[in-house]
Amino acid sequence: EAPLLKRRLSEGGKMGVFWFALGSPALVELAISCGGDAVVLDMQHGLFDRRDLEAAVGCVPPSIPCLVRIEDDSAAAVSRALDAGAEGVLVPMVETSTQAAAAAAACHFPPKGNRSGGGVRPLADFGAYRRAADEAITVGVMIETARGVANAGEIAAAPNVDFVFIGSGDLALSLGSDGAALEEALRTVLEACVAADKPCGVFTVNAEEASRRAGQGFSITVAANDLSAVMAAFEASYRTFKTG
Ligand code: 3PY
Ligand code: MG
Repeated sequence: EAPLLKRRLSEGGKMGVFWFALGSPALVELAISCGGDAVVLDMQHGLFDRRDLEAAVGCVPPSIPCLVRIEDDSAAAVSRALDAGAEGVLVPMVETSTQAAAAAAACHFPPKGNRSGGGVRPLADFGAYRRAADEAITVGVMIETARGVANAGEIAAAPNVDFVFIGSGDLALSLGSDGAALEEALRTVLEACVAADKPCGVFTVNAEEASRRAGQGFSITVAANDLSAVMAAFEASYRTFKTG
């Protein structure tokens, strides 16, 4: 049987993930008791340090895939995430197939790749971990620049890339547009992924946008993120207090 995240992706279901930036393992544990098809822990822009990350990954039950959006495309960033026990990574700012293939190679042990063995959770039973890892570890590469969009076909088809995830916020910055040009770029990347037979996800800012994007064919969207959820709850409560 295929590992969890790969199985979900291959079944073609639409995943609404919970995205965490605030760096709180407790918040991860509370939030996923409410649902969520997968968890993303953001090490690029979020507040997780290495110990928070280890604790947060430990809060995610085996029935929920846990991904880490890593700091950059380095082998060191890949190691930190996978050694903590994450099932997969999201690699930010990928612009070429060479970069995508190198990041994917860093996620797999030799001979499939060049990942270094270690980490507290893996070393608890390294033989078993190593046997499962190369099949289980799932590599998502983020397209979030105009250059990445131009190279979307070759990035999606790069060896050991399992899915593409569009960073819609950075892509809007790169294109200088959050309107028609962004929509066209999203379509271009989605079509390139369909042609390469790879799932395509997109960062979304709220649940309405997430389900709309799922309806357009995106496999992974962000159903909720901790920053917006906490802000919305505080705002609503204080409004209720003020208005009685
Ligand atoms: C983006 O939208 O640019 C992301 O990286 C998601 O946070
Ligand atoms: Mg980004």
